[in-house]
Amino acid sequence: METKTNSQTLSVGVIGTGSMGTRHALNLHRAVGSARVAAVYDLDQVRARHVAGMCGGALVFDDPERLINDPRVNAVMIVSPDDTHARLTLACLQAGKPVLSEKPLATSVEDAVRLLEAEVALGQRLVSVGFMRRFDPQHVAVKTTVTDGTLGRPLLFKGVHRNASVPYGTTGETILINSAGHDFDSARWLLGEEVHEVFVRGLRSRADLHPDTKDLLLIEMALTNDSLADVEVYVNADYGYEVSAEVVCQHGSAITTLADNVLVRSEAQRAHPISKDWLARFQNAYVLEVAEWIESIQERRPFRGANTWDGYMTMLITGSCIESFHSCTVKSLNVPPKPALYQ
Ligand code: ISE
Repeated sequence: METKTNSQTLSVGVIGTGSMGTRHALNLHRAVGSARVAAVYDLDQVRARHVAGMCGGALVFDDPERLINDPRVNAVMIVSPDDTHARLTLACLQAGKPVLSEKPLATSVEDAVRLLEAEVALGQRLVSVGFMRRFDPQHVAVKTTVTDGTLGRPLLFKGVHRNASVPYGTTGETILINSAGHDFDSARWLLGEEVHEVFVRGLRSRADLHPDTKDLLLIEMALTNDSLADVEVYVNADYGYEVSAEVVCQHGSAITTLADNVLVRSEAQRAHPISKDWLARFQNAYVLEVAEWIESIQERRPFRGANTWDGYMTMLITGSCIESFHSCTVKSLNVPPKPALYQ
């Protein structure tokens, strides 16, 4: 049953209905009055039908490209596995439809270049990338503080990124592509500079992990305007999910505060609860992100979050980090000039 339809309502197709895709579909369905989930696709058709039902009876597709090209779909969210993002985003560009791709935009530098070139050739910004921290109120407060200039020039980004656990055998490359990409984006966004050099070192945190696993990574980056970044990504932290971002400036520093707003006093302790995963920690950010994306399409203006250039730069940094991780050497990036489309 359709719940919200009028001539202004944007019909969105959601590709991928795993936990993240379901969350995006429900956020769109429940929190964005001017759009509706019109279509869904998932390789698991039972799961797709279930989510379609929860979203008021969306159409269920058995092929993602058919969903993208269907005239009843105005815009697309890509929330399928990481290695499908680039191909499906390119299909959206070819169909001339706005697309919000979950991060990473691509899983290889070559694919990221292809997307950047395709969008530049089109001369129109259709691609948005789901770096949701840019909408998280705590991160936005740090950004606002740093950009208002009272703390002086930003010098150093310090990031902490901890997952409770990841599947056995998760590789350093996967951690760099799937998790650390957020921190690369945060460093660039909060410092307002581009990364030009990286160095990565890792360790295995416990003997019962796969022998080749390195699940705690330390990443150092040099950015333009003589600024630096240092990031810990630890994906088997066990106790919960936590992200923090600090920017050290010439006359002070700004750091994200506790996101879980309650202080609990119990059993002779004062404690703040910690989220179990990113879906809980960043729920507000996901809603703000999808609402802004819809508004940007309806107002025919660029999305205020990350664009193809940001997705491309993240993959360029990730590629150099993978090389550094394997060779244990410092890697320099070859950053091309930013195309006028993204200025
Ligand atoms: C996951 O895919 C996310 O996007 C989360 O935000 C991130 O913190 C986590 O490490 C990733 O695995």
